[in-house]
Amino acid sequence: MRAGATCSFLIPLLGATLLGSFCGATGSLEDRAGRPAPPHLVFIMVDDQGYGDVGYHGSEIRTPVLDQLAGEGVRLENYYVQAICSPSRSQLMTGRYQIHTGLQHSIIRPLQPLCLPLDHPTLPERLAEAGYATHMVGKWHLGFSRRSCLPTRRGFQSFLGTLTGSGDHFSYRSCDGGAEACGFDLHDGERPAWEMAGNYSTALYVQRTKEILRSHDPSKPLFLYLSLQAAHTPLQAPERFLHAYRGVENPARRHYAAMLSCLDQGLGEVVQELRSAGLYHNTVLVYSSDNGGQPLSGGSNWPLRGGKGTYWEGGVRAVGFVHSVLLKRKGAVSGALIHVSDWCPTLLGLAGASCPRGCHLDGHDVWGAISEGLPSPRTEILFNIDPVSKRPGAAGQKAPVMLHSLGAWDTAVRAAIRVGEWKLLTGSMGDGDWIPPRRARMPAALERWQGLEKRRDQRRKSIWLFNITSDPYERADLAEARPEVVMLLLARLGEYNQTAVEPRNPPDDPMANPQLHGGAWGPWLGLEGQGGDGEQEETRVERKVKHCKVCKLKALFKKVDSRLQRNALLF
Ligand SMILES: *[C@@H]1O[C@H](CO)[C@@H](O)[C@H](O)[C@H]1NC(C)=O
Ligand SMILES: *[C@@H]1O[C@H](CO)[C@@H](O)[C@H](O)[C@H]1NC(C)=O
Ligand SMILES: *[C@@H]1O[C@H](CO)[C@@H](O)[C@H](O)[C@H]1NC(C)=O
Ligand SMILES: [Ca+2]
Repeated sequence: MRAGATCSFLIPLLGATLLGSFCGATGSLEDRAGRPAPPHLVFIMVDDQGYGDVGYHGSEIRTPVLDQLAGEGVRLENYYVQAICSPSRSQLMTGRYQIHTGLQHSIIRPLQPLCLPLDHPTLPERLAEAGYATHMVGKWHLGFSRRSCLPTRRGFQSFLGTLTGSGDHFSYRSCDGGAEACGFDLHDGERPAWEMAGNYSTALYVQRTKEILRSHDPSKPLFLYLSLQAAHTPLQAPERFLHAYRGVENPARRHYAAMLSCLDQGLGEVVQELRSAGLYHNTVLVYSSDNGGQPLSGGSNWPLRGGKGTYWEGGVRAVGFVHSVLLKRKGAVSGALIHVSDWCPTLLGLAGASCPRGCHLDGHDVWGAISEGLPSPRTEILFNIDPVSKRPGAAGQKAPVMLHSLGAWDTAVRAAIRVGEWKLLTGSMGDGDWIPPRRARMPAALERWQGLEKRRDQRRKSIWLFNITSDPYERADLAEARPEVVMLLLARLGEYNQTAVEPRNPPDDPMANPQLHGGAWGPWLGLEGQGGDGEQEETRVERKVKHCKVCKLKALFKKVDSRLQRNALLF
């Protein structure tokens, strides 16, 4: 693993391109009626930070800045996100559940001709309409097959970051399908930022963020989306932070911890810059992880069950807090039920931007719950209904002994819902073990939880029911004891299912390969000479590709060609 760069954020900047991309047209938003100016909104998304990976949850990972910001603000302790990257980000950007955007299944992979659907207005688009300056720094992971999918076309006036999900933190090389297709992924606006390669992602993003804050006119409201790729794999951190964890024997945990400590220090600098730029007193800062930690990659959700990629609490119950002078209640811990889809309406509410007619959001405005401790308007969360993820081998079989097939609802389908205190899971749920941080010696009393899920799984269960309030660690399955509750929640899933759109999971498009586009990931459809840039065009192109064997062959030849070229380069 590489290191070397420091996390001291001394990267020279950039001024010209950045200033050039500011939209100066709307001018300042001085409120003529004398109402207080709308607050600046800073949303910090962190990648794969587990529930147990923050100082204030008792982690051995040191996060003094996060601890202080959360301690002075409102800690969200009944806060949920989605189990993986793209879904959480799609809900943050639109306030809509995945069943309403067609993104029910998995992440958006780089080779897929798929992006956040263009007919859903995004949070930055709406904030820009309300007069906000909108800037994004960091990981997008919401598709880029067409120019119209790029962050700069989805409401952000400037963008520095990556389009894919898990590139190298220093070289920005990113691959899909193992080493099937690889290319450079760091973009400034809409061009590859080759010259910035070599800078550690967290340092680079913090540096750009500070530059944005420094040059921002405080009289104009600002929306800044800082989306760090720390602490996602590849596990890489500057040497200095690794040194601080030299006592941690598990190398994955050591690197992961160093990544979070580096991030923690970087956010300290961001807050310092908010203060010196005169923005702090009128800023609402939201901090959120995008999904649970991955125990195989250094993360820990202990004492919650399961991890990233599952709908067990360890996959979806997230680290989150709000820090702001504007909070009516500070230093509080909130037990209000809050979900990542709530940020879109909540931030729009703070901005004084109303939801246009005909806009039905799945999120709720939860500001009153956070700031004043009012009851949360949210009483349930649909985590997902993923008809693509069927329990393997379930189709066409006779219904197994358990509650496997219940009339209208096919319990082989992967779904999860929370209604009040209850949580129901169906289908194939993935690893549901309780995994203590890998550094710690496991007390004997905890050993009995290890492997328990695997032992239980042999019973081929496909329905679980928990009272999360009394049993946040999901140890006591009540599905058999409370069949009437199971039926109630299944019926609720059925109601949601009636509003679902078809999942959109196009096959990989070999034409996306960066080797065909100068070595960098970027839009490959609807470019010049290929016709329009609309959705209809996409369908037409897809259909054409599907039914044109010659095209397929051509694409295959190109792919093989490029592989040969690449191999020639490498060996
Ligand atoms: C970091 O980025 C700057 C431009 O912002 C560039 O001059 C420098 O060479 C980059 N690389 C390293 C290793 O610092
Ligand atoms: C959800 O609705 C679709 C379309 O009506 C239906 O085909 C499917 O079986 C339903 N899903 C489940 C799990 O019942
Ligand atoms: C869930 O557990 C809590 C805490 O023990 C209890 O107060 C509540 O009644 C339970 N909920 C239901 C619906 O049984
Ligand atoms: Ca993630």
